[in-house]
Amino acid sequence: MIIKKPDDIKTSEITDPDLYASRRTFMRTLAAGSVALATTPLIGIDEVEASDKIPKVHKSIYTLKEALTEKKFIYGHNNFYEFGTAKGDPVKYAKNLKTRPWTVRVEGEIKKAVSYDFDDLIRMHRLEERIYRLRCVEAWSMVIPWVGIPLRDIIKRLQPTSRAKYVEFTTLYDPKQMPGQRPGIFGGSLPWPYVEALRLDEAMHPLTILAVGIYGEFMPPQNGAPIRLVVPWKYGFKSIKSIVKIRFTSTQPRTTWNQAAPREYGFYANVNPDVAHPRWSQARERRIASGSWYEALLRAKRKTLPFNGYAGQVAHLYTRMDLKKFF
Ligand SMILES: Nc1nc2c(c(=O)[nH]1)N[C@H]1C(S)=C(S)[C@@H](COP(=O)(O)O)O[C@H]1N2
Ligand SMILES: [Mo]
Repeated sequence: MIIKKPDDIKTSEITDPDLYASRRTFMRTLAAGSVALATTPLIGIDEVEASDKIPKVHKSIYTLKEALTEKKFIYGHNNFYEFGTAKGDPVKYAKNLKTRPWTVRVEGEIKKAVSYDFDDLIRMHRLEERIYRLRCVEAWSMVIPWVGIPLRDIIKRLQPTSRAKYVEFTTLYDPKQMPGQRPGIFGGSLPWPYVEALRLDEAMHPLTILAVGIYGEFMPPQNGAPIRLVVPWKYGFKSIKSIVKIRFTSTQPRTTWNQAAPREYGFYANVNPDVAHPRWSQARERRIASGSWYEALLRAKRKTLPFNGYAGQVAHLYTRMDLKKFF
């Protein structure tokens, strides 16, 4: 096998359909509880689609009763700068992201550092389906049926020390797989790896989940496979994708977007119609839901709700803070 420098890998190789099919086959094998991976023949993508279902998902009380956004929008309109800065890039270039085996390292201010295999992490915890809004800084929103693990369930097992005040998350750094991380015209958009963080009380809030799927199926790569954060009352950029490390800290971590453009992206990033992004208002949003792309773009904007509609559940976390200063 010839190992190429990352810059020499062409787009046609990144989207190799055989690799894509083998990933899907692996998911199917996993769902069926079989380990006969090597002997499983490649089969058509359509054939495996339905059996990517995640087993044993519980309904949750933390869920919206709102019309769901269609799959084509959730899977085709993404922000995942590791795979390019255009909304249509991740679905094209993330296809072959290798998500098994996948290890999540947990360290810092906890009783004992631990590395979880992703599949073990799933087996150890209760998986729930939760319909949440996702509100992006670019003023669009979607309603997505996530499947995830309440983050508090994971944290409780880890026994944070009394010094733990924040939780930091880091995305995979792998320029070979992630063209956006390579220097040059396609990359160079952000300092890598992508890092995000929450205060410990935000991380422990029952609404905060580590999502592993959407629509009952394992997470598509462009949405942050195999495991990503979802914090429904914050702007989308807090919900970091493809996590490989979780670190408990005593001081506020440096986060990627805050570092790249501190005037535009605060550490808290709570959805707030009263605090404008320096280049546009955050008072209204466009719901991307159903119908054609054209219809989605023409649809009238709606009012953005404080804390993305979750004020009743989370406003108490910020009572003594000036949210215009800590945006
Ligand atoms: N690692 C990583 N995580 C990320 C991003 C990114 O570029 N890299 N983009 C964020 C932004 S800005 C948004 S709006 C959401 C989008 O999630 P979705 O594509 O699943 O809708 O992912 C967030 N998580
Ligand atoms: Mo975003």
